[in-house]
Amino acid sequence: MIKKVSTLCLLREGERILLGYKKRGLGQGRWNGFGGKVIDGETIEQAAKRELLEEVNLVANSLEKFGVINFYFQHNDELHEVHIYRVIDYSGEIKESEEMKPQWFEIDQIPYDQMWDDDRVWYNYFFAGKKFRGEFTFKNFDQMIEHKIWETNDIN
Ligand code: 6OG
Repeated sequence: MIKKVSTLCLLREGERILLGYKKRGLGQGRWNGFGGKVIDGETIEQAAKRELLEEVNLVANSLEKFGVINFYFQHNDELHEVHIYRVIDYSGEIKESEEMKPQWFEIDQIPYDQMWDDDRVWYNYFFAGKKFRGEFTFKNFDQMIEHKIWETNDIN
């Protein structure tokens, strides 16, 4: 099994959330938070900050870790360990990149139909301010066949 570690940052301000429409790579054509693979030599938090800057031009001054999800893709035997952060404080101006087209959404208008299936499950924890771990299995990239999620502070 191949294991990959990556990051995902969500930026919430009051009753709205910033998502990006992914233009290329894994998750292309879906709305998601900002993030990507951790590179050798950087910490997971450094990777989260680097990806936020590359994808939407924001400098994260403060991040809070919210969860860790293991995504298992059956069809290619890959495990993606994704570390999820909330951006608490940032500077810079939101800007579209080659990878992401950013847009604010009201929390009751999140486009779940154009997102990964797991998001409907764990976003509830995020919005409730609960830290969590999860395990999700996909049959193909578009079919979630199993999931488990539980509240825990053990996310480091
Ligand atoms: P690159 O590998 O293209 O970044 N990611 C997922 N995000 C959600 N919400 N659900 C999933 O369900 C995901 N699988 C991967 C991690 C891929 C980005 O997509 C995230 C990274 O932020 C299966 O650099």
